[in-house]
Amino acid sequence: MRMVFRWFGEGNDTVTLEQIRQIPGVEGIVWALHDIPAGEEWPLERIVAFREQAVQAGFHHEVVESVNVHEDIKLGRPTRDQYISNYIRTLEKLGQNDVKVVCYNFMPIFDWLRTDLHKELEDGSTALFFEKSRIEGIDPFELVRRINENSSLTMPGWEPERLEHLTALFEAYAHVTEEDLWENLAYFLEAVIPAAERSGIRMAIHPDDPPWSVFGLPRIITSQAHLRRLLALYDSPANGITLCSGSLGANPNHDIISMIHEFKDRIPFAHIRNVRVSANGDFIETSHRTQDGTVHIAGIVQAYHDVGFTGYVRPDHGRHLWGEQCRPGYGLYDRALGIMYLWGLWDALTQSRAQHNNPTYHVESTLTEFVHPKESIL
Ligand code: DNO
Repeated sequence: MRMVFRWFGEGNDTVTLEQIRQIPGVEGIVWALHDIPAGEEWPLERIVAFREQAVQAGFHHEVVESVNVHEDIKLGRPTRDQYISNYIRTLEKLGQNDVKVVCYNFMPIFDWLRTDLHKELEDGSTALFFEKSRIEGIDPFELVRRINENSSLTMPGWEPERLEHLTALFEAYAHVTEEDLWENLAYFLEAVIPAAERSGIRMAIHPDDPPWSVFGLPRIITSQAHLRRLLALYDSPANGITLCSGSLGANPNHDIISMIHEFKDRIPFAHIRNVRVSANGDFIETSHRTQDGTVHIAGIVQAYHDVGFTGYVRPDHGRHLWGEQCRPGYGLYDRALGIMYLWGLWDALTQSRAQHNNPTYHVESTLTEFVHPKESIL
């Protein structure tokens, strides 16, 4: 697995590239031009500038999350062709600049959804929380307003400009069924996947979060069967999945380990995180450790190891720890702890497999050079 870390950009993140540099085994930054509205073409000079910034800090920039899909594409409106052309031109520029994976989602209007951004856990840390009984009673306008009030940084998926068109969008989606959404996704993929193939990019759809319909809006990337259907829409390695254990894990009936075995060749990007689902269907995000939630993270890492996974992996949402003031779900500390847990599992599996064949095997050191202390005490 190739470890990467999501970063929202200078002035748009409380974590710095220097801090990320000190987390063991992180090779790349997962990025996006968050200020470019969905549907617009990304300017080449901005892509080049980010690439240089990442490389200077010692990272690659091979994974983008996300190039967002304009609502007119999801709605199947006649204007979609223009937005699809813009999308393709963005992919071409990203491909020319060595981007290998583009994550996106096909959720109508809203991206991820929670009722609380800072719910307290037993240990005093806080985390994102979804209270099932409350969600349907919440006015979506109120939710967008509250989410933005609760964070000083713009939340991707919850940009205030979405509020402007919310009523019109809800009216438009009132006539869109799940089957319509499938058709509109197929139309999008027919146009975009050949362009991604030409550009050396693998598209990786993110599952819906949570994986069921909310506010009466259709949602389709919600289960193993639906992921299978998605892959069959366009049979190409460039039509892939961002397998997010947290999004799918919000439904405890999902067998993520079986998904890894079934879709192994079509998962260029994995999000690994844990959630704890209660009997009433509420869920809270927890530490990555298997025992802290209801998602079998150790089994998931083992499945990736078993299939010889060489794709990109990022730890996903973490708790807010030790008083850290950060973007909800995207602090430094818990994601860094998550990475060490994932590496711990991975290295132990590598060690035990290799030792099975060669009893003196040990995991190779990556230390290439000893850095001299600035001031010597001797
Ligand atoms: C939330 C993220 C999602 C994800 C998009 C991908 O934190 O996992 O917002 O980036 O759904 O397009």
